[in-house]
Amino acid sequence: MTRVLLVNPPSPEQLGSPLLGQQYVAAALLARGCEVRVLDAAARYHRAGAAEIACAVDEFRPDVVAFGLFTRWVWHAYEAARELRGRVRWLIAGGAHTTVLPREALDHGFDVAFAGEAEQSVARFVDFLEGKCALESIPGAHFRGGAGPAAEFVEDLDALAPPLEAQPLYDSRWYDPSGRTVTPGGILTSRGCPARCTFCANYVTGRGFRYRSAASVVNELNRFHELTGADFFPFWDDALTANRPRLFELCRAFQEGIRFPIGWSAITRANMVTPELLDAMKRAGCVAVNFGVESGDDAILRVIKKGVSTAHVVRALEWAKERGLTTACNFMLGFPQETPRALENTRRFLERIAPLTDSFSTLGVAVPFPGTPLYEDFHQRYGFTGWWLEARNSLYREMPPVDDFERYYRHYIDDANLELDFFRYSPEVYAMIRECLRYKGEHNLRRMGLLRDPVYQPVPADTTSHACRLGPS
Ligand code: B12
Ligand code: SF4
Repeated sequence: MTRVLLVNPPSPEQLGSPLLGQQYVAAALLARGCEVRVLDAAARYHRAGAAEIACAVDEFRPDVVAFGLFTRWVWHAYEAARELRGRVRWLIAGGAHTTVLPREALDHGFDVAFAGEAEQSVARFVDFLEGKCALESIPGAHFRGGAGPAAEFVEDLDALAPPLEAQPLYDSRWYDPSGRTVTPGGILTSRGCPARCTFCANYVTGRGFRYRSAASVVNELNRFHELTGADFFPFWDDALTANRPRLFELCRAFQEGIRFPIGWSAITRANMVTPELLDAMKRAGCVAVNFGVESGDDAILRVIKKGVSTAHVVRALEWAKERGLTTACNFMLGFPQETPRALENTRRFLERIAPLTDSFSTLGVAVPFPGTPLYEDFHQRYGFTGWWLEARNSLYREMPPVDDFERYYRHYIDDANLELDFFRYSPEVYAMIRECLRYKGEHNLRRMGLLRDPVYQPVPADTTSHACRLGPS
């Protein structure tokens, strides 16, 4: 039996749940008959470094050690991989970063790098290990001296082994020290998003929208609840509401087939909802919707090809609020085309929608991920080619405890990505980004009851001070 150790490599981020993509891979390997163990070195209560991973390898003695790679923290992953050289026969990689730069993973010591959705290709890799196929026949596989055919998108999502099968590989104490709650990695009812935002790095699931049957989703949710008691599920679909008839059908199936009081959250775009759709989602258990808004300036929204206008956003938030749905709005700040005036429009827009939304996703300074137009069009001009390979770009500040309010406040509104200064911001742009971050952070802290109202005092846009002004608590 092939033994596989799946590693979510160390990262400064503290994850509160297993990674769903890794769970899909783990479930596929279990279904292929492998003995699988998982080490989530980035779990909030189970941090592990290279030495602990090496120790786990020595103890389990797997045939394959498999890392999932994200660009933001890939430096840490490559460091950990270095420690494993000579300890395992096959060191393989996959995930969002590997999909765009498979050769880079090979250059950092991995034997095989898988691009794209990997459920089918890892099962084929086990076939290869058992002598049943050639490595070069596996779609998406890259190795020194060759590659298989291009990665294939999974067309029949219902045929995949459900990630729930992998849940027992994750110790619930890694995410909840009491170990009492089992946190699902999330649910995907569909994959792919037809939009083409210039900053978006979803090359794994791609632009083609594919979706599961309603019966398969209902079955997964009921089984998850029966086995673990979980009753709230984040839906991580890129564009849950992209196909309205199928979402109406899914919502109807939830009402008829879900056997427990379910709550779920969704991510979508403001131009992809209607009042009727939000009604149906609410009836089916949706409690929260996260909208990718990105900017409050319509010209910037056009430049980044968001395909959404500020009017769409206001309308969608009003509809959601009327229906009692909780909303969060995601903004991205500091695109290279942004002027102080565009950012001022965003700040005003934040003020405009503050009464309509429950929270703004915190932080959000634009990061140019490889493969995106935001990276490819600008890395030479601004000199950030291959930024993820430098240790200083992989730093992340841990959230301080809330009772240390000043540090907590600063963490909340100081985005470490702003210090990376990818697009060499002018002092005016820098100051305006800070203002937007501060406005968003204070809105959230106020909603959490941690700031007195009103606290927001705009700083003049021409300020050159980078100092953070702490609001009254
Ligand atoms: C949900 C989500 C999160 C959640 C994850 C919660 C959870 N429990 O899973 C949270 C909030 C934690 C998160 C965090 C981050 N995310 Co995120 N996230 C997503 C999102 C929306 C869905 C992820 C998902 O489930 N995808 C569906 C599955 C099927 O795809 P997948 O995860 O890529 O996994 C497949 C393949 O990659 C591959 N694979 C995955 N792991 C492995 C391992 C091996 C060994 C192999 C062989 C293959 C393999 O097979 C999987 C199955 O097909 C994606 C967008 C997207 N469409 O993927 C962004 C996305 C993955 N996130 C992204 C980013 C940038 C981040 C953050 C860096 C954000 C930040 N802090 O700045 C962090 C980094 C995470 C970390 N490890 O530290 C980017 C990644 C870009 C990149 N090149 O790295 C994406 C693509 C968003 C985007 N549109 O740009 N994220
Ligand atoms: S709407 Fe979201 S998932 Fe779709 S391309 Fe834009 S950022 Fe990516």
